[in-house]
Amino acid sequence: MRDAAPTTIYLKDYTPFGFTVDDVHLTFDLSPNATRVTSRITFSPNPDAADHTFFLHGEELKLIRASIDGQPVLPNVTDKGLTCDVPNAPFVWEAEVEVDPAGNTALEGLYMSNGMYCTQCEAEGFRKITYYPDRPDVMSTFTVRINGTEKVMLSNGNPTDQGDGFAEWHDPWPKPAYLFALVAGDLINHPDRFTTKSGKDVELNIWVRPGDEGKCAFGMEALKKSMTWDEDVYGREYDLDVFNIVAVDDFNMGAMENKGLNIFNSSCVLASPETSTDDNFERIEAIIAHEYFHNWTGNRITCRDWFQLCLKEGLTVFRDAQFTADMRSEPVKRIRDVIDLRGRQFPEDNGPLSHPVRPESFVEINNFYTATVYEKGAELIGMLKTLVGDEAYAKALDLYFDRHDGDAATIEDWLQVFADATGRDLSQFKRWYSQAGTPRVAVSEDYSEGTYTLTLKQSTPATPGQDTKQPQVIPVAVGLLGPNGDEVAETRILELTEAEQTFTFDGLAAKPTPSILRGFSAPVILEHDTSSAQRAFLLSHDTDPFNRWDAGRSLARETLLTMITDGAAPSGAYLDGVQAVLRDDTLDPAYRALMLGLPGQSELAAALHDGGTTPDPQAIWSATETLRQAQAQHMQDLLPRLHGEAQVSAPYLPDADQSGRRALGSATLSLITRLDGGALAAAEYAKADNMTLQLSALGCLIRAGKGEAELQAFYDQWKDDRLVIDKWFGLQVSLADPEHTATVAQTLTQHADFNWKNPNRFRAVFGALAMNHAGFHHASGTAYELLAEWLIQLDPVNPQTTARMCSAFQTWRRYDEGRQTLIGAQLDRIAATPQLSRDVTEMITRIRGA
Ligand code: 0A1
Ligand code: ZN
Repeated sequence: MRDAAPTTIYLKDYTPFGFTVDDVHLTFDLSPNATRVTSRITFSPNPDAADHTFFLHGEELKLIRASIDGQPVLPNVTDKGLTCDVPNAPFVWEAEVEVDPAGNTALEGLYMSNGMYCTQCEAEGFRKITYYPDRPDVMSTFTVRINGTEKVMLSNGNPTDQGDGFAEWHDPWPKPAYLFALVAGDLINHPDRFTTKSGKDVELNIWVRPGDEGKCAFGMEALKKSMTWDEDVYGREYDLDVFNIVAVDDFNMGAMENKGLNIFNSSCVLASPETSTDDNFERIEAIIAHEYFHNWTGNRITCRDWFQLCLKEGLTVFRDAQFTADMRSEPVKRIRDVIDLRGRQFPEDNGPLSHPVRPESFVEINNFYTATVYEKGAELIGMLKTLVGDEAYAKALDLYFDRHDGDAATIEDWLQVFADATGRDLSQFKRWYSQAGTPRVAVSEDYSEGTYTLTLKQSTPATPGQDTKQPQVIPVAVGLLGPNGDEVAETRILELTEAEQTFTFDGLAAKPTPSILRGFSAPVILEHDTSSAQRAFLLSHDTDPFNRWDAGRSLARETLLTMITDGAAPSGAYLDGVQAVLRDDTLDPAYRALMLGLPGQSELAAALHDGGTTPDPQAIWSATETLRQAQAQHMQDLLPRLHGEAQVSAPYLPDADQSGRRALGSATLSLITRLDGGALAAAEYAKADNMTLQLSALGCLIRAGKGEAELQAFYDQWKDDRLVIDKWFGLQVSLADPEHTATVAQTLTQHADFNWKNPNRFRAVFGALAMNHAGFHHASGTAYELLAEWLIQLDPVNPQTTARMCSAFQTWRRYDEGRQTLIGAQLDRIAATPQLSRDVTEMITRIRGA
């Protein structure tokens, strides 16, 4: 519920807590509406702190009793926590509180999902479980006893005892409260074991609801691969006797790295070929790795305060990306990550929600689990590695683990490790953590008498609260190609540190074609006025797979933009260039499938806006359709062959090879559908024996305006599988044509299976609505209205998920006055809702303030 005056928390105000916690004992007496939590905590005055006020966070708790050193006390309790007079010496605090897990729909703290107890404590959920200094720099060992009738009762660390109606756990590793977890329910496990490099035997379990046990094998393999990889690549071993993963249906995010007891949104762990797509498999593998990698980057070394969130998240995303690149294909992973960065992080960084990778203030920390903190945060690690080199990176990481194991660390600590390991001054690099906005790098070139000169100019637009920006260190990877396509200068890292800088390359017999920002070496927007002939040249010759793909991408962007603004016809250079790449069967099918992709419609809207044109979503949609149709016609002779080559006859495996072929099969089927009206797609749908093929054929049919029967058949086949039904909901909205998108979404909300309190189901419909660019931005404004109405309905139930979905409106200032008025009205309507949560209030205020 809304605070009287929501307070803003500032990084600059950090002070340590007045007490240290020596150990924590918790006893849970489980009961759906009245769980008792008894805590026994040893506190000592913190010699490093100036303020010794004894304040414990606590929200939505019923305090039954409290005592200090065995003597009852009456603390001063507010809706935020309590204060109490305490001795100026170590003491034992005991409290008993009552909580209502079954009534907890916000899914933060202790709650119930399908009759199972579970917890979510990051960032500040522990305060809804008991009174505690709920801040990441307060670390302690935890001993937990769970009294209940559930078959399985889990907490962090190692099991120490269990019997009829109880289970005890002890976690020997000091941890902040946000890593606490408890799960209790009638669960089934998929067990396995792992022996670490040093010979420690670890029990592994994936716990699921009965009926889901057949969907655990892939996740378990991913876990074992992650454990091996972290030993091989980072020298990090697992440090407990047990590693438990639990799948939960009601979860606000993807998964959570609680020490020894990871809790996963079931969509991010359960997998089978019949019910999961190749993309699901890849994502599950990556998320399992991500949560596992947190054991070192996040848990053993945690964050001093929530402003340092990128310390664990940027690094862990970077590590999981390295893992996926190693398990699958490096260029394909990089391209997919950049598509995602441009699609999600760039709009955030270039709009009203823009914030630094390390924010300096927040109202609600849950609103800062963003693409900027995670994905741009990971890009910063990648740049650091590029700048110092692989060997120095490895050395710095070893030093980081040695020096900070057991610490709650900061970005300053992190950068100091690099400075000490490499002797480099990283003060300018640090600006990447404090300056928001996507830097633009403008390129100009010159060639005379064997010398090629590249001039790079950087600038970063103003962002909320930051009008002027200082130059950042930008590693720009550049290679040069000669006129015949040979590489005449290998990749070199240019370090752009000034606002404008010139770099020269000597000894060139002819004017080269530059390949700039290879591997996407920095999260910037490159502004380079090149001819389409030059881009086409790079598309056919670049030796850097990322830039080769990006040349195709920028050709596509350019042709779409001129189609939109000048009514031009699709560019032959683009159509021919892509076709030539597609013909090259020495190239990985996954890579070729990516070549067939087009820039997203929202990305085109951003490019138009950047160039001074107000984007018309309908015109963008039409141009995209026209280009797709042109592509299909242009490649009509090649498509059947490509589609045939992409077929997989071997038994289904979700590996890089097979999924790459299926991706090409799906991309070509979608183009073929534009030529045959859906005949091939219908045939493929009928014989599909895995979800990837089934969904791709169904998608083609829906896009072709057919597939009604298949959609019904799909529902009938999968109505008992909630994760597949999420796809069924999402697909219809994301593929609806712009005229009908809002109606399709509205109709689906009336469906008996639309359980709007389940975040996955809510997101299936409304996430898809927000992503359907032309449908969401239909001039009538009905989609805006529908979304606002449902956000208002969801907010009192689940503010966190509501707040995340508000970002659908973040780009509103790009559009014409009519749309801005319509969106503005919906933002006002949300803002005017009585009792609006702090989460949503902050989001709407920031978005509206643009
Ligand atoms: N730390 C998790 C993400 C996460 C964050 C917040 C949550 O609840 C508010 C839940 C999960 C990760 O990075 O995977
Ligand atoms: Zn994470």
